[in-house]
Amino acid sequence: MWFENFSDWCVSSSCKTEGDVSPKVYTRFADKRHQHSLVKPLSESIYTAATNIQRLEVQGARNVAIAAIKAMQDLARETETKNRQAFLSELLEAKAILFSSRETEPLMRNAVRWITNRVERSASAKVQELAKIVSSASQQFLEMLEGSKERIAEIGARRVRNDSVIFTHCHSSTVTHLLKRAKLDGTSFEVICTESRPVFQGRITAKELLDLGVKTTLIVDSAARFLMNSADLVFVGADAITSEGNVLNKIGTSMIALAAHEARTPFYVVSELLKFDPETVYGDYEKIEERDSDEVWRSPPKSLIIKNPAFDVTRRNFIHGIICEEGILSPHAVTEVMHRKYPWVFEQPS
Ligand code: RUB
Repeated sequence: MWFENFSDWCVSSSCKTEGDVSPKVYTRFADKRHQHSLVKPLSESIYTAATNIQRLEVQGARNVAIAAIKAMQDLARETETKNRQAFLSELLEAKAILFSSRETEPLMRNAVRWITNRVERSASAKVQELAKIVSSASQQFLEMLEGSKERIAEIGARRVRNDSVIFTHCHSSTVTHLLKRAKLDGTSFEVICTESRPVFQGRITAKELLDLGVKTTLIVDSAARFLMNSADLVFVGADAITSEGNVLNKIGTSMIALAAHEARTPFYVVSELLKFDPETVYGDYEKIEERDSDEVWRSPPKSLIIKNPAFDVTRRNFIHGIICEEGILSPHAVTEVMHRKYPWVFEQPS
């Protein structure tokens, strides 16, 4: 089904009105539409995925990347383009829309680039063949992600000792998978998790851990230092890893790292290496997404300034190790390992 414009699509999809979508995202998507003056829009899945990602209906870097990859697969299945050039333009438009859904998501960007680069490299003029390349490259990336998740869990679970207390922040599917693995290995441990204001992703973590039968304590974020004395280890996820080995994760992570440092509690980042952002090698700073203020206070007094950054940067000095598919790495070693394991990431960073 085709829509004349984004607002028609909005009305017929899960959004009730244009206003349901963040104005920032709406403008970005609508601008793209006008820029390419498309009569027929892209696969609806691209807009749905981008909106779900922006609204946190899909959250966590890994899930965001998976949603974007699946939307690219849908696009390849549904495309009605007739020639190579039109198909490539469609892919580029999808890429721009997905990239603009959340700024601090290099895993998603690496995944989408992996797919589009493979298509660009093919000399084929046939849309059907190019669409097949999108499907197979998407599948390969999903398999890489799955393999890394299992390997990380296997390695990280060995760090969980019997009767230990693990501290975590926000909701990282990579961390909870590691903890599941430790539990299946027969290790007994308990977890302290923060609620993770303003949108409480810590509750997702708490529910998942309770479902696994893990003794779980939820705390307000500001109790992190107080409770750090009771923890043996900190595990947090990552949204981005920079060329200097610094890590971006949910806002509050860097404070938790400082608290862990002061309490001498080992602080580990649990992450796929593909969250590495190649643009940081060339001098760019990883952008930190600023989210709507109504996540913090829906009806604040007029003239009140509200800041709502989604992520912060934890300096490598406070990170004991990055638990990744290549083992437990010093943050200093990340760029080198990336060059060895995923050289393609450096090929076309834009
Ligand atoms: C989630 C968050 C997670 C990382 C890692 O933030 O910061 O720790 O994304 O998650 P948000 P994963 O809820 O704003 O997306 O290990 O699942 O990739």
